[in-house]
Amino acid sequence: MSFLKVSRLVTIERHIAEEQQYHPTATGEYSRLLRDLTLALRIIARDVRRAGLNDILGMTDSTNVHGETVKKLDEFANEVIFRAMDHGGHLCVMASEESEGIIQIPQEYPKGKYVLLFDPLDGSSNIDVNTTIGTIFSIYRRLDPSSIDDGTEEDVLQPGFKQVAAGYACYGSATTLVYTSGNGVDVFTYDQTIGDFLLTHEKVRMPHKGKIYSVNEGYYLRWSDGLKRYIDYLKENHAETSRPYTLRYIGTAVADIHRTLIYGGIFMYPADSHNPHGKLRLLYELNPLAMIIEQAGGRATDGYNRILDIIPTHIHQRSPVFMGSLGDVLEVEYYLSQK
Ligand code: AHM
Ligand code: MG
Repeated sequence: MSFLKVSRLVTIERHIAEEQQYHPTATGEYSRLLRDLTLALRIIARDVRRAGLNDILGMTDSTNVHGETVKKLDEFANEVIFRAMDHGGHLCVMASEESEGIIQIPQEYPKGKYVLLFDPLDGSSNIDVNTTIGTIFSIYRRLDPSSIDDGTEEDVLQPGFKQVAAGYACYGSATTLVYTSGNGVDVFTYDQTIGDFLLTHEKVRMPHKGKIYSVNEGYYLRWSDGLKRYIDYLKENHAETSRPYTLRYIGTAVADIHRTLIYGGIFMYPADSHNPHGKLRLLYELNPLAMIIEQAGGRATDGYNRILDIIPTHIHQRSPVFMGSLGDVLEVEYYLSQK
């Protein structure tokens, strides 16, 4: 019996090169973009592992554009991705959860045909307590492929269904890289002894229904009646439908989604009476995570509309979200539709 869930030993670089064979017009620009991005992820993974040693933990004095206190490691990760991606000639513009406006490519470097959006360190409130954090990324083509000028805010404000690729790195007990370019979801695990990501799960498929729900239930009293009824329903005793469900909530979207991807179930960050748009950001968190969940056979909505169909109007826009196993998300949508 083999303990490997794949039949071949394949690095992320090799995997992307193989995928490019199916695109005869590919110039290699995209492969080089991914190579630079995985370099940034390897550097962040290294520093996440050394965080306490580097005395890098702790608050900075500044707050980010959302009014939250920025941790040093967030700033570091933001900077690493920018420095890895600004000079390669693949990108025309970037945007990050930690930066107020769009991020232009410095004047001295050529502009390419892709757009990169990222959350450099998701779950940053978990940094100081040694709990899983992650990096999320999303790649689009620029709107005018023939342009060699700076990218614009319009290039950044594209709906999620236009993503060319999306992924996340999850810095947990191992570092995993979950990636899709619209041809299923593959999981790579970082081997620090060889400094590379190796394919460990090929074409992941989510269970149609799970047994786990994931939500910050501390806000229960602020929720709509429909949502309260759904959560109450999940807690009832009914063995045939695996109820009561188990509750798991890490408070890092990447980690909660990673578990949901592998085990099934539902992850929610709903609207509530204090936060009518929820908390999570459409461009840096929800679109890439939704693309991965859909590519694995799951569903991702704001309770009513598909996340990937939402037309963004602001780069830091938030949205409520319900994502995970198809059967579970359809069920919450039913409860939300009942007045
Ligand atoms: P961050 O990107 O600033 O770390 O914030 C996003 C995080 C998500 O990873 C997580 O799902 C959510 O915030 C948790 O929020 P809450 O503490 O309100 O449950
Ligand atoms: Mg985040």
